[in-house]
Amino acid sequence: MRLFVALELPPEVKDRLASLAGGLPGVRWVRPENYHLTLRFIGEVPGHLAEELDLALAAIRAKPFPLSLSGLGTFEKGGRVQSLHVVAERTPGLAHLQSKIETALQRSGLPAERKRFAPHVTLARTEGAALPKLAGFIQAHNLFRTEPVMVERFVLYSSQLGKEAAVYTPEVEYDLAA
Ligand code: 3AM
Repeated sequence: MRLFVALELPPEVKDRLASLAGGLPGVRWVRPENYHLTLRFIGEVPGHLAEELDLALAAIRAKPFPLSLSGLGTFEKGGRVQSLHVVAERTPGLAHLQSKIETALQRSGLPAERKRFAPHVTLARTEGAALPKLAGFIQAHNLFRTEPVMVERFVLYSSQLGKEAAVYTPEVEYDLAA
């Protein structure tokens, strides 16, 4: 199974994000049903390890926390802009949950994540976009903000890569409790 841990987003936030999509030739917009905030990409794991990871995630104790999205950004690789995202505020509640997840997964045998956690919601894959247009789009939407929403759970998703778009299926939900 190809797995990742993420936050789902409430419909009102997805609607706001979906309202940003459009007006950029050459980009592939993420489908609104696929919007999520990745806490940890796990990748392909055998079934027995998936069960261990599930147990470790289920043992995490963390409190609900507010989540706000604020501003736009891009990720680059090899001098190309790969994706466009909305930035999530790196609040103590979010950082705490992400660090607990990282620790739990490492204890269960996953290698450490080397990249620093940069919370975001991907809006589009942008390999085919013209850079000036992309820069203009980011400028035009730089004041994008969402009202804080309470995060009450996190989710283990499976991901099936498809030709057009990946299919993400919530496999297990883990509740946060005060
Ligand atoms: O949450 P976003 O959209 O930024 O790009 C994939 C997606 O990121 C990323 O995991 C999220 C859920 O699929 N992803 C895919 N392969 C990856 C890899 N090998 C990866 N992240 C890190 N390493």
